[in-house]
Amino acid sequence: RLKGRLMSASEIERTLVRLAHEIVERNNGGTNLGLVGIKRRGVPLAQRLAAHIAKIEKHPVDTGVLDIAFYRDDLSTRDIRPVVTPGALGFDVNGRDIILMDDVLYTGRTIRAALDALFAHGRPKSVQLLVLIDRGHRELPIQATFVGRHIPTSRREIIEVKLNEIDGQEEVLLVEL
Ligand code: 3GP
Ligand code: 5GP
Ligand code: MG
Repeated sequence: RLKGRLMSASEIERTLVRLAHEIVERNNGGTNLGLVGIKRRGVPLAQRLAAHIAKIEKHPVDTGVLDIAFYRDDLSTRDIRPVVTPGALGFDVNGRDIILMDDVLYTGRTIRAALDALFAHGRPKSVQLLVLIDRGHRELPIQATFVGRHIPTSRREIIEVKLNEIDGQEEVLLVEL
């Protein structure tokens, strides 16, 4: 059941431009940055932010991809071993200032698993977290460095993030099961 529209396409775009400025401000122009998107919707977010930063600072920005499906700790308790695929991330993370990106931050378990997966690829100099939406309900001591919108939710609600690259439409909706 649709409860409301949280962001339009133009609001998403303005938020990403603002976040790009915050990232370069906090990272001295961002020449040592590498942006890593968590599949699936973190990936277009990383690509768009890299393009914004490249335009603002006039230097290219590396982007990479993490698929954390095999790293969720709720899966590993069922004894599924994480499969590390070296080189598959997209660039060398050693010594880099990494910005992990996901669409929605909820319990924090995906990010905990993503950090494991990231460090299996090397030793970043630092790791910062960016999410488009923080919906609350953390179960781990994890917080985002950069947040598009804080949306307090109930556990029965779901934030539907639709991005052109994946969904063919662009908006953020609040839905109740
Ligand atoms: P995404 O990462 O491509 O956005 O987690 C798998 C997918 O299910 C996610 O895709 C996410 O959008 C969607 N999803 C929607 N609601 C939830 C939720 O409450 N929990 C989880 N884990 N995923 C959700
Ligand atoms: P966590 O691991 O923090 O509980 O959940 C984060 C992951 O689950 C994100 O990758 C996100 O895609 C997904 N997720 C959790 N809640 C929601 C939600 O309400 N909407 C969307 N789109 N994804 C969610
Ligand atoms: Mg996600």
